[in-house]
Amino acid sequence: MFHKDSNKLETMDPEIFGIIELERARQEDGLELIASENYTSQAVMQAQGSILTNKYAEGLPNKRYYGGCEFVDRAETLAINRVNQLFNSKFANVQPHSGSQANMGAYFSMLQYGDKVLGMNLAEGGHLTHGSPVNFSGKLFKFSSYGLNPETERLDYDMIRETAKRELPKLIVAGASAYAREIDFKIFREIADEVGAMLMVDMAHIAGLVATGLHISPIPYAHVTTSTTHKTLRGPRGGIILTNEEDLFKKLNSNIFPGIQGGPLEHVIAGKAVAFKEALDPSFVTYQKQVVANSRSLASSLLEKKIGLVSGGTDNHLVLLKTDSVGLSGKEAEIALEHAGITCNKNMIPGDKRSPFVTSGIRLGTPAITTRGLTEIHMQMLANWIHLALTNHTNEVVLAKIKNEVLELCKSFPVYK
Ligand code: DSN
Repeated sequence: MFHKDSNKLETMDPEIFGIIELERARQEDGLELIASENYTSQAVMQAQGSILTNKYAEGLPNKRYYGGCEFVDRAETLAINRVNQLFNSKFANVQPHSGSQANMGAYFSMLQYGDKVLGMNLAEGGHLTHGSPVNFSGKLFKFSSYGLNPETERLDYDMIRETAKRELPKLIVAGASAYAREIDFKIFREIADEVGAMLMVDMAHIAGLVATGLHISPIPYAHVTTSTTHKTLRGPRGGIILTNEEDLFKKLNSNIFPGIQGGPLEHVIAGKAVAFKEALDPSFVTYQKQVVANSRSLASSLLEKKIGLVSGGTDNHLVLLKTDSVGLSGKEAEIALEHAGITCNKNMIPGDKRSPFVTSGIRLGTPAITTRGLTEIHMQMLANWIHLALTNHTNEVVLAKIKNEVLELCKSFPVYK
């Protein structure tokens, strides 16, 4: 028997219910500019919050270690087929609980402990799992890194080629968490072939753009592509791995389970299936085009206000703002914007002299505000608010006034009606 109130969170656990309601209000009433966040649909959350959470299903569809898997098999097969259709890939594993576990499964399928890998420097836009010494990737493998050209603040493929020739890695990792320009996966593959390395692409940030043809796809070039499902792709929190190579696919499957995970989260996998269906709909192309249009518009409005941007602009869903250009650290800027109802994260910028806890930049992304319906006209308002907040970063009266105006805009564009 359940506790008498177990079917109602509100009465069973008012504390957690209350916290969720506070978070709901926070998400509705502020502008969410964290580039890796988005608002997933009610349909995705309904699948993710379903009774599928009760089921153990170690293994793969139709090859499980438990009975009673006929229905989760169908859901997982739908997720696999839909994601392959979305990215034009041959094979997919939709079980990674996160992007980090997708990357771990991929590394374990292509590398032995201590092998050499070349990835993008975290301080210049890479990701923790691309070789940071505090992450499993940097502890288990010998990572070297490439960064940006200091002049252009963009990837410099000649420099990457030189580094690859010097380091002779077994694997090259392409993909970034804070890079506003298109990444040329074709050149990355050429470099990998030249030095006899494999290529892995972590497309977590740009997956929605890739799915809709707004960014070059890594699938034809990478031996393995990993992604999260909750950033521009707008699904539930989780990971995926894609490949066109059958032998690698077998290794990827066994490295995810039993290698690094136990029972797959079938409720999350069902949520992924729903998100992939949404992403296959033509309206998703319209959404992603607006994400990029908003990002470009925000970038040009900020530049008009003499605010510095890394690489001078953007090709994708994010903008890296140099807070030094308004005399602030990234930390001060993040706090000021938070007081003004705008959420973002401090971020290292190329050549940053400050620590990752302070930084000289902030990262701004448009996926979430585009989901709530904002367009270019609002980007001008947003740039004005950002400029005003950063140039009055300790003036609580100004920040509170902006927060009120932000709230008014948010009320006109509710996320979950
Ligand atoms: N934490 C994510 C991001 O913000 O980019 C990457 O995992």
